[in-house]
Amino acid sequence: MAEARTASASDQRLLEIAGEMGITTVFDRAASMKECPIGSGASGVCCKMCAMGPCRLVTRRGQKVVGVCGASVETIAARNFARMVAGGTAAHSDHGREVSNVFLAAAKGEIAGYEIRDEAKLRMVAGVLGVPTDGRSTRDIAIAVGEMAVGEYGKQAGELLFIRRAPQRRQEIWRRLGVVPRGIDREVVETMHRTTMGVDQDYENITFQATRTALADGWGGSMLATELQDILFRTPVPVRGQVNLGVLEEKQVNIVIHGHEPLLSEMIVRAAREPEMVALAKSLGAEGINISGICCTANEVLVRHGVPVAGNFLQQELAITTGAVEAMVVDVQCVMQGLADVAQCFHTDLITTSPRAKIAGATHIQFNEHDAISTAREIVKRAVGNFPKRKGNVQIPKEKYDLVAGFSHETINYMLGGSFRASYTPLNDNIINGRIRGIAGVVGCNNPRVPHDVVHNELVKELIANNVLVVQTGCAAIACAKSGFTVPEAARKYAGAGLAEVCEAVGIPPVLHSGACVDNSRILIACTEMVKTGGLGNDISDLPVAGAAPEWMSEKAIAIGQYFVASGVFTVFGVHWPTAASQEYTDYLFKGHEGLYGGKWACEPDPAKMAAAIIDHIDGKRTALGINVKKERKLFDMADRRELATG
Ligand code: BF8
Repeated sequence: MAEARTASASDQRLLEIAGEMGITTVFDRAASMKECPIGSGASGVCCKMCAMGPCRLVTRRGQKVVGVCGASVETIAARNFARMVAGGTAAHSDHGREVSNVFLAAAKGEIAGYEIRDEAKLRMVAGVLGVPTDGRSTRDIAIAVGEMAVGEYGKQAGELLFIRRAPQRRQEIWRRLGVVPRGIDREVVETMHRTTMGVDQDYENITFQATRTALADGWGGSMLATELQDILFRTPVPVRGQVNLGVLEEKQVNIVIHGHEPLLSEMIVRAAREPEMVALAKSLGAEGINISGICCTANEVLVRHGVPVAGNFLQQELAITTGAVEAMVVDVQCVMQGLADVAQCFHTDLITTSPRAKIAGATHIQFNEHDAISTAREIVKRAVGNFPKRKGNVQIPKEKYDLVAGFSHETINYMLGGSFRASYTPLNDNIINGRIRGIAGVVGCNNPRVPHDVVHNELVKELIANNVLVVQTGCAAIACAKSGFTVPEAARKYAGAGLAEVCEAVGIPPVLHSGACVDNSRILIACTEMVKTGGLGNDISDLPVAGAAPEWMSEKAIAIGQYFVASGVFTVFGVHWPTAASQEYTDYLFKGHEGLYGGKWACEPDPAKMAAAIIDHIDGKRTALGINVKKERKLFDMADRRELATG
């Protein structure tokens, strides 16, 4: 059942063990449940917005097919697409809201355990938000920032404040098209309204609102999550760590933290290091307490603490199958219900912690942010108490790999520019002189419809061999870390000569792990810094950059893709394309968007072809910039610099 479903031999062995134990995993379910060709867009679209349907619109050559209400294939494809954007935006932004609320409460001194750890970043964010800082205490600035952040969710009019971080020309495009988000919640609600039965039935108009919603994610909810987490928990700097299920420790209590919001997981990491907890573990026969992560929670605690990563999305059930996990602690997003059934076959406690995300059969210990460390201690104690209940069938893979993570845009600035002249100038110079051909953000999920991690790895290998610097987040970053691409030594081994030369000079890997999926907002800021630094055009759409989500599965990926496209980035997805049943609507996203935003979508499941499309796009941008000849440089004149400085 599981043959060739994963790049990893150790995962393959665990799948076989699961099979022998009668445990069903996501790989088995994907094999037994065929994709619905209507739902996947492969041969039609489905509308279930009302009880006159569901209407399955299977396009027949020469025959106009419409729903019972008369809705066209294009309208239905656009509605479904917009609702995916709304779902993804809601997820990232509800995460950002939780962080904003805790941030404000911490700033006011209303909750213990959280404090302002990165004052420089606080002042930078205050500057962007227009919060005065001169002569004010850290507390006052933090309260003002927190209030403005919380206000961004319920704002009814005006513009989201982080929009002003984008290049001036990008802001002008958004204003001209009427897609500047007003308030984060408002855009999600309006998209849900406009896509319900009998409202917006013009696919272009629906998609403008989808774009406004997506921008409310990338330049709103996700960006707020990233920036406020950095202030509370520290802006990441490069940190060494390890990845794969081999990070589980046979002789220690293993607590796997999984989900997305770092508010509780930060506290669990802290609680597990307390001497009383370690002593408790030792009193029960364990050598200590080992915390590791799955999915984006893993990335959050990796980039700030070097906490090992057990695995990415498709490894969550396999982690429990090792028999070595005392507790898997989950919060929100990308947590499979199937975990509950797998946990029942072992001594593992599956612990849900968010009132927004309970699972039948799991233990619920509600996270109380007003006494977060107590919640964390209760969870750690429970896990420790589970250690003696192990059933003796522990099968931890030996394989684990070194990685370096924590490449925030501030770090890239510092590492490439140096402490005395931190800037993006050296990066831009190396792109202009051709050592670095361009930059690709390779992000997103795993999907059992394609071999686990294989598409990520083949795409990234091809890109770095062709001197494309790769920046990663989410499960994509974990996939490539397992392949050894995220250590500095990978430059010599895998990168083309120009990219390797730059990486070795600076001491960075050719693939930069930048964090969790909300941290795609770091990539937006890095692109903006490249524009503002000069020499590579006047807008993000001029840059030789591209984005990809080769194994996407989540609505969140569609929201991310749409905000990258609307920010001017060519973005390629793998697996399959959800609007494929409507050629006209798909053309609008794949071609029509370029005329609107300078960015566009594409879908290409084959990693070699995906790499070729990205490299072609990058070369096209280099030609347009006049830098597609090694060493030839289009100088950025003072008039251009002055114009950008006003941006
Ligand atoms: O937000 S990459 S599978 S874990 S959705 Fe989920 Fe996809 Fe992983 Fe993080 Ni992002």
